[in-house]
Amino acid sequence: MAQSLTLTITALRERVEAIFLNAGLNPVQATALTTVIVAGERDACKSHGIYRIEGALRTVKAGKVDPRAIPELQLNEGSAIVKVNAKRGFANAAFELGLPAFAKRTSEFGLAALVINDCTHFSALWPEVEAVTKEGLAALVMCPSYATVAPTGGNKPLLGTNPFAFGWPRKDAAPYVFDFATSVAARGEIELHRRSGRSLPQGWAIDAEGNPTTEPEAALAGAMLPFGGHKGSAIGTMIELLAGIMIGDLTSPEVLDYLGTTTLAPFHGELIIGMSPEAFAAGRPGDPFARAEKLFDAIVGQGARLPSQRRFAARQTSETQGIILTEAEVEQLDRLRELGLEAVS
Ligand code: NDP
Ligand code: PYC
Repeated sequence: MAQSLTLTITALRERVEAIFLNAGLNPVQATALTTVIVAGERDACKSHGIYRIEGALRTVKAGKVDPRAIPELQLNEGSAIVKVNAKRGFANAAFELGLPAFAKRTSEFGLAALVINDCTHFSALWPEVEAVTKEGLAALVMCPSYATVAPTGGNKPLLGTNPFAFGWPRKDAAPYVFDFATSVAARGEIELHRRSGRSLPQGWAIDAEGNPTTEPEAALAGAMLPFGGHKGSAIGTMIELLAGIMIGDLTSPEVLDYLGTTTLAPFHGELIIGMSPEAFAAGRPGDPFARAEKLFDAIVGQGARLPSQRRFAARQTSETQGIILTEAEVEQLDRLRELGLEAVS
């Protein structure tokens, strides 16, 4: 019987990567997936940590993602739009491939975009936002998902949980980063509530008849609600337009039609917009980075916390004390490593 275990980040990486390699992913895909999943556990973001491995493997087994894909960079000279075709692999490997050229163009032009097409995407967006801020750039990242959210005033799933993230680089501190679903909560949170037998908070979801529910099962069969009423509904719609229709990729209802289920990871595109604060502020008074620090100080000075502060604190704890996994989680990792795709239905 496996015991609960404290693992170093490196040790967890080795376990997760072994699962993906044993399941037939090539090293490009396995390494990129391992990086984001381990980052999720390390930063105490359980809804996008090791719990996502099973879904990724299910998607491989269903033939809806190519585990051996090699993403392809498409550069047009003089264009601020850098494209990567994920070749039906996971988005994470495509992002890693596109980042250097995208960062270079953003610095050159002051503003550039990285478009990822034909990818499977299940991860949190903050690893990508943080990678862009490391280049001294600000970033907006967004993607659709699959239809699970009713637009405000509606009663059936149509929009995705469509994550939206922003990052601002800081010279002597961790970047300012927020990253959230445009639904009240990520769907992963509903699934985690279901698994642990907890009710949902009021206002997260409606059942299949359109009535408010706090039952995870009923919510999964019904629809989630956008955050902030009509405001979240409009931002979720904007993401369908910009990161679905505008980049020639699938919208959330089209993703659900294509997959036929929400038990697999969604297949669509992703849009990353990079901005150089120095280029935008050129010729105007003040250093944008110093001015940003004043704003952050004022926020914290009121007793508020910056987004990602909890995550960065969790990261520090993991780096010094390791990552604690429950007995059930350790057993599941062992099972997935041993059985590979046989472990998932
Ligand atoms: P949360 O509501 O947990 O957090 C949203 C953001 O708000 C985080 O940056 C968080 O920082 C910050 N925050 C939370 N509380 C406070 C506070 N009191 N003061 C200041 N900031 C605060 O996120 P969601 O559940 O909506 O989303 C979780 C993840 O799911 C995201 O990473 C998202 O990318 C991912 N997701 C991915 C999808 C996909 O299709 N790939 C779809 C939907 C979601 P902190 O972390 O420090 O608490
Ligand atoms: O948690 O809402 C979610 C989600 C959907 C796809 C990946 N994550």
